[in-house]
Amino acid sequence: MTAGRRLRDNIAREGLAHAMAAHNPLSARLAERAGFHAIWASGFELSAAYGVPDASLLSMSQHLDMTRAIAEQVSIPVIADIDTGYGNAINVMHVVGAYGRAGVGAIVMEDKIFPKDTSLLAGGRQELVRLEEFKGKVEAACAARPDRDMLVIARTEALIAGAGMAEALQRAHAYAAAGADLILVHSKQKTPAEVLDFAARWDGSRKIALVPTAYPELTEADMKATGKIGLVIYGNHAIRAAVTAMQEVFARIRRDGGIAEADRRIVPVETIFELQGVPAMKQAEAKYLR
Ligand code: SPV
Ligand code: MG
Repeated sequence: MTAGRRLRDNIAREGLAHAMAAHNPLSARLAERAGFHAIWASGFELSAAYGVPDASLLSMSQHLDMTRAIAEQVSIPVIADIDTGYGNAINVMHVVGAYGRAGVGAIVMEDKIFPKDTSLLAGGRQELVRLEEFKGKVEAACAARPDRDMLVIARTEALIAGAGMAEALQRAHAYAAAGADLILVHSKQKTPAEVLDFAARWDGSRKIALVPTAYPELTEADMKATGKIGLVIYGNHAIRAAVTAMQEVFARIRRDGGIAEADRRIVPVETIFELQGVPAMKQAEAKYLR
């Protein structure tokens, strides 16, 4: 079954699919084992992992290489964050083909101008592309996907850009008409009121996707209850969890002048061996090394 088919089935069967962000195959594997339906190959997380702002600074190939490496190491679908599509509709065709061949089940493309700034940054540059231009990019993405199951998720940043609810709805309708399979509506409001208002006004012709970073109290049960939200993306919890854990352990080692106490607080090396697939390698050694 294709990755896109699996994601479509998750949404149809569960009502709501959940995706966890990852910035490398190891974090993706942990998300898979925790039970998430899908992996979000997040531009924000990968940018942070490289130590740079999420502002169109990484190249497409940097993100594509990591996304491919993730897709190779998990069996759940990968949803690729392709930002603004790295250019115009022609660039989008090239990009969507490449991500599709890398094995992703879905791409998310946002209606901002390249180079973009990250959405949740206070005072960030948030400029929308013309609606017609983005419709062309959505149509191009749909035409270029290497298999029909791959989902094209159109993301409107109208609320992030302060363009208002009417603009967000108009864009969502236009992107659905252009062939988008889901509409991601992003919001940086500290409560879910804005996205719930959007959901209430939305005609439901396509399921909505949310990234609830800014309004974390909205639960999956609340989302399901709307009957209109089909996908939740936890956008940055892998990198934030990693930073929390590293800060704590690094500080402990400096405080203690040694690793004895820190050692009790972190997984043993054997856990990493297992996550790396060492047991499978040992089996292959026994079988083939002669
Ligand atoms: C990402 O994780 O890269 C996203 C979500 O696009 S956000 O950072 O909230 O824009
Ligand atoms: Mg992103």
